[in-house]
Amino acid sequence: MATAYLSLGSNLGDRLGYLRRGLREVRLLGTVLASSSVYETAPVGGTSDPRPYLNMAVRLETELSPEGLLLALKSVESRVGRKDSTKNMPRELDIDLVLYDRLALKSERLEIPHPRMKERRFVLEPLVEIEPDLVLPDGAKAIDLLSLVLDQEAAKIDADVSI
Ligand code: PH2
Ligand code: MG
Ligand code: MG
Repeated sequence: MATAYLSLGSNLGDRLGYLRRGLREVRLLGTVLASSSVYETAPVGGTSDPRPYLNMAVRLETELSPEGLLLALKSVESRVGRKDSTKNMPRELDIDLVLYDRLALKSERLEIPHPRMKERRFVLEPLVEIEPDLVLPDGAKAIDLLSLVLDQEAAKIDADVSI
């Protein structure tokens, strides 16, 4: 059994609805031990598309391998309604596998920890909410990394997608 941390995001259409449906599907992949609040966040990187995201994090206990989990998450994204899988383009639902136990791996398809998680408040803040003592495989503390990116915009919103 492994513990995986997922980062979910949506910036198109019924954003809360996509997160809700994504979480419902993720529950079929193992046991969801924690899910964070939802944060509205300014888009980071890539495009100049101004549409804000809703982001959240989930801790999942699963029997799936990293590769198996990645495939399952891609399948959830497309079933829930993601139409364009281009990196950094606006999307109905993005589910990134950011951490898997204390594993560090890099293959053609998958890199864990997620290569850009350390610079992203929208990933770190929900993670720290559900796991304040979270430590990355290289020993970095998520809460310390978060303190360096607080200039990025993120605000907790009053919505519950876990029900
Ligand atoms: N995802 C990206 C690129 N930029 N910005 C925010 N705020 N939230 C995201 O989920 C996000 C992003 C690529 O997946
Ligand atoms: Mg992403
Ligand atoms: Mg992705």
